[in-house]
Amino acid sequence: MTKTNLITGFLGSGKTTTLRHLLAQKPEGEKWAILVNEFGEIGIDGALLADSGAVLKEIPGGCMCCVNGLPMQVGLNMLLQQAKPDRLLIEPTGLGHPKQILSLLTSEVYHNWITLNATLCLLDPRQLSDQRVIDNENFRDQLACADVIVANKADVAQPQDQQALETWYRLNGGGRQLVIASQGAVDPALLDLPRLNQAQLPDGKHHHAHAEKRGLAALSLPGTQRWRRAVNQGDGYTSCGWIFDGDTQFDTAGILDWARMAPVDRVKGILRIKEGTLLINRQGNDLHIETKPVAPLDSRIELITRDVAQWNELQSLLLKVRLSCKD
Ligand SMILES: Nc1nc2c(ncn2[C@@H]2O[C@H](COP(=O)(O)OP(=O)(O)OP(=O)(O)O)[C@@H](O)[C@H]2O)c(=O)[nH]1
Ligand SMILES: [Mg+2]
Repeated sequence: MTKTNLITGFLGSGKTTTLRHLLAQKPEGEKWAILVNEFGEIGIDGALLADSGAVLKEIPGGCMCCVNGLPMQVGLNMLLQQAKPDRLLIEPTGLGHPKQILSLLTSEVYHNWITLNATLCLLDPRQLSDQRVIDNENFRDQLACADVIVANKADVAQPQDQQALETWYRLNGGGRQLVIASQGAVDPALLDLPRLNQAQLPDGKHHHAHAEKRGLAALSLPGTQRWRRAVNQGDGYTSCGWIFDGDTQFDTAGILDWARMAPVDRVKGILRIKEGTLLINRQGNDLHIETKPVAPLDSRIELITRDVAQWNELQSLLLKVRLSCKD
């Protein structure tokens, strides 16, 4: 039996950061697996988790509950049967609805494979003051389905955010454990808590309009193509991602300016620069960057927005901050 947890939370709340923290504490000799599903077509969270010592399976392009959950089921079955992990942590998209995933994981098929433990839901308390976020059905349902609420980003929470969190918890906490954290630094013992909350959520009302062609195909660049872009849409959000071949390098200052200025809610990227790898992770105005000496095999960058974005204009600017390119 694989001990399994869902790590949910709205866009940019700190799910991947929490996974990285938990993986860093994996006991030696245990085999852990990660299933990560992103809204965008160009998988980036997988790259952020790649050297974490866990078996990794990515399902980019939409949310697991869509397309009848099939890509999710295939990915999950492969992980369980081939890797036979002691523990499995699942990060669904921040724009997804957890109910369908929970019903899949609790279905008969997985009874002999999975012990479903507590669902941890990451919450950036600042999001409680963003009307468009609190009106979002997925945001509310993720919190309703959680067994443990992790109020992350305590380091940047202002007194009004703490107040908003207290009010929210008083009205919605329902006796569930509330953990305050920074950088997703939670106690791994939380993973062994049982799943208690069986919130009955309404079905349906969850219709995505994804592009026809999506999924794993977006991960590769066919033939001699230098780059390609992929767009995804659903639940009022749009993502646009680009993947560049291994010969393309970016000007560090140029790409950072581009990522900072893009008028979108979310930017995630893993890019080849002269010095190696540049990791970019922006939520709203918070920009987090990291560099690593070893260059990635290709470059990927993804933008997500709930407003209309001028993808072609952003793309022209992005193409200009490449260092070496022949096209
Ligand atoms: N200041 C601060 N930043 C944080 C904290 N935790 C995460 N971040 C930053 O918040 C951004 C989003 O973090 P992620 O872990 O990628 O969030 P996520 O929930 O996985 O995002 P999606 O998968 O896109 O929904 C990154 O820039 C992180 O560095 C925290 O406790 N404090
Ligand atoms: Mg993530």
